[in-house]
Amino acid sequence: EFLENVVTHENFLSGNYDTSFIDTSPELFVFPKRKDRGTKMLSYIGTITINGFPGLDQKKKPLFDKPRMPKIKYSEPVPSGTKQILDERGADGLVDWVKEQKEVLLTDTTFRDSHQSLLATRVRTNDLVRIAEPTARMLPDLFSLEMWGGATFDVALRFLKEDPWDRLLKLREKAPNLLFQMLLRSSNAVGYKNYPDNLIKEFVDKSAEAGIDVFRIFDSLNWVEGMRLAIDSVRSTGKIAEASICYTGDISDPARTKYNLNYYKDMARELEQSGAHILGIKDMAGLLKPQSAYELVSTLKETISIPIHLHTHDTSGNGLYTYARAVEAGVDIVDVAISSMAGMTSQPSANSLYYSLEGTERQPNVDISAMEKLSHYWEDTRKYYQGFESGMNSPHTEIYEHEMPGGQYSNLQQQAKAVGLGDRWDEVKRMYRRVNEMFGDIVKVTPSSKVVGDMALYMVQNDLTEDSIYEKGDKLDFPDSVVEFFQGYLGQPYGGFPKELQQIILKGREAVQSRPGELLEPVDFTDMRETLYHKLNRQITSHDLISYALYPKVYMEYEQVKDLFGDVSVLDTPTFLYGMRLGEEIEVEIEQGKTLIVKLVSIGEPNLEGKRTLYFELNGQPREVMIKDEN
Ligand code: 3PY
Ligand code: ZN
Repeated sequence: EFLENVVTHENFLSGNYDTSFIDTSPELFVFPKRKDRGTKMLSYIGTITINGFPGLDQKKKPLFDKPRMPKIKYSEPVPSGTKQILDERGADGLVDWVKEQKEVLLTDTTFRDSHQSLLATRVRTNDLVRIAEPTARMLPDLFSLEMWGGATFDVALRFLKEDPWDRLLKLREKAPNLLFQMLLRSSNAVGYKNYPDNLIKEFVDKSAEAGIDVFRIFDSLNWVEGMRLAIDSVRSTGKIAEASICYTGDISDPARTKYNLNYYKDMARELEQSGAHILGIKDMAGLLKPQSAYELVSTLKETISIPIHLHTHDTSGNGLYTYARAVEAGVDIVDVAISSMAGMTSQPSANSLYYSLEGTERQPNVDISAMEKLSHYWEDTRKYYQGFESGMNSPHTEIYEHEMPGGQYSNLQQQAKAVGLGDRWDEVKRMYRRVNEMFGDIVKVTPSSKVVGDMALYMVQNDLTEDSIYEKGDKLDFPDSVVEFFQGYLGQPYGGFPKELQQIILKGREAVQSRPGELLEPVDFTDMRETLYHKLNRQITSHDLISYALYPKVYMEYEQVKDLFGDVSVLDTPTFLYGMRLGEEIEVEIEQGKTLIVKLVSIGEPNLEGKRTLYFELNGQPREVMIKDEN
């Protein structure tokens, strides 16, 4: 009752005082639970054991080896790193430090883009937290650890049923010495559409407070107008704004004049003037060829004075050569992944880059034996997620043709299968390129890449060509994402929209020229807190509030699952994805120092309603749960 009075007080609801302690003190909200946690957990394990995990074909739990862990002396202090430099010298001090280093600096993307691009973003907090402290202790010389943002936020809630903020807070605790880096889609935050300005600002503030140090900010159309708010918001937190150019086209191809060297020079200058601490070159599809990397980086080095951070994907197999040339041209930082999580649609291998630069003064200053040990951990852990592998197992140079981002490839392939186009995948890829041309050659990265993908699927599915779109477009119902794109809801593409096509697609609907975030009604956080409080009947943290504001439906579904099964993030990954084998015994640490021992004893035959009884032992006591067999 007392708590009810506090949270319904108008001061509390208006949020006009500092409530940040709420986010940092989760223990304030530990109340006795009505339903017992053990039963909820057994219901989850039972459900997965009987019906499998959504999206995984394999139902029978494979035997996995326990991931090899590096041996660490935990009693020794954690070596200091770039995080301490930022905390002591501030953002500008950190930038100066970067400029003083002669070695190329490394960002490790294993915790984010690498698994986003190889394993459909499915790596769980549990597997990240376990290796976070060894990583922090063994690789204190990293520039940063990319571990948040992009698709991780959505996937954590939607598929993994875990709280992305929890991941950030837990990792922060384990790696106090490394700069934490996230990918921020400007006005699209970590979503697929533009959000109101005050939500973007709140998201940046709270992310910085919870532990993000470097924000890689990009706009899916390279529209700098759409990036300013994010850059300003990050700057006002005292953290690092890494404003990024998305690399598209091919500067070495004289026929592709739209995105030429001058285009990138102008954009780099504009971003520097907008307050970027670091310039990111985000080569999201891996289109930057080695000689172009040399030309681009050396030209930008002459154009701007802030450090340059290069990101690529190794889809073509040319990633290391691209980095080697960029390093020669003076790039300051590059993105790599631990070797067993590198290559193909992921980033080039950190371990390989180390050896490839041997004998040069720019060889990265990292402990190669540490990277090999971390690679063993990831080699074993990756096996848990084998059902999410894209199936690409050799370099694909056709990336230079279709230009599909690393993170989109497996996704669109799944989407194609889902609409019955699995056997026409090559056609979809060719259509992706044709749609890009039809749209006027646009930057393709989340969410603009999704628009091109949706249109390509739509055209293949309905056997449409460019000509037929112009001929009978007025009778066609285009995908929502395509209509919204042509309405200007993702911002303005460079060179504008192709006018005739825009008219055909919009059918008289209005298109906006101004920044969509400006037109959107601000989020009323006070009102939303109250709504959510009544829906969930519990205290609402500002993290909950932001997750809900970004993804209302996904967030409520996540809450429902939590209500039904409790906190499933505590389960080990094989059990989370495959349930249990008959006779198997597992340990589950449900909170620090509190471990449950679970044994699956037997599974009954389905009753008349198709429900099976599963017999467990929970800490030695018999327990039963009934699960509907959906097979
Ligand atoms: C994302 O936005 O998630 C990306 O990784 C884009 O490349
Ligand atoms: Zn990427």
